[in-house]
Amino acid sequence: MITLLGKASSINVRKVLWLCEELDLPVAHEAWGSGFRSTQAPEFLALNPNGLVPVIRDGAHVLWESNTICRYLAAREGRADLLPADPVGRSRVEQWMDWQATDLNASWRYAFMALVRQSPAHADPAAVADSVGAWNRHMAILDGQLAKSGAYAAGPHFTLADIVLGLSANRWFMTPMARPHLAAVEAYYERLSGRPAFLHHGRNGLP
Ligand SMILES: N[C@@H](CCC(=O)N[C@@H](CS)C(=O)NCC(=O)O)C(=O)O
Repeated sequence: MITLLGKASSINVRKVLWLCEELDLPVAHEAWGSGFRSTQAPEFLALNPNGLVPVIRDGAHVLWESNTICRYLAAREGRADLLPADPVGRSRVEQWMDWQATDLNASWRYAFMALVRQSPAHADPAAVADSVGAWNRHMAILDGQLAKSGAYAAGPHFTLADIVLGLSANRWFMTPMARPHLAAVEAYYERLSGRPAFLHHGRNGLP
């Protein structure tokens, strides 16, 4: 059985939990990360020298980086619906996954740390306003894509891109801040809410 190391409150761990439920894949889950077992423990650093969750262990295969883990598990289970085999379809999914992990995530970090985590190190109002603005601009890009596709991030079907972006949308809706009305993102959030695994691991009351 696959072992997943990482606390269930982490957005990156929740990607793996949501995907495992979609895949019907049993997982032995251990809570690691701040508030739980320390990722600075030597036995954790031996698995991931970055000291970050999630990490999975699949037999002798140890893997970190949440989006890579998602791609690995979908491929392992032969789920071409979630991660297409053809280069064009696959690149559409990967484009949105990489955008989530880089540009989108970079935009919200300061605002989230200030407004949700209430971190004293993120108390500069101008930096919060900049981050909120950048976050809303990135979500408007997603809104444009969803308006075009009419359904999901990479096209008409649910894919891995929607697992990572669905969690991002949940965080955007759950953070107490001014948000523009983005009709396609709102409809997407409701569409994803038809999936029990999203309700368990995404829209479950946690930002
Ligand atoms: N790029 C990494 C980022 C992982 C990451 O930032 N994890 C955070 C939780 S969301 C973490 O481990 N923080 C340290 C801790 O909780 O102890 C991924 O996507 O897996």
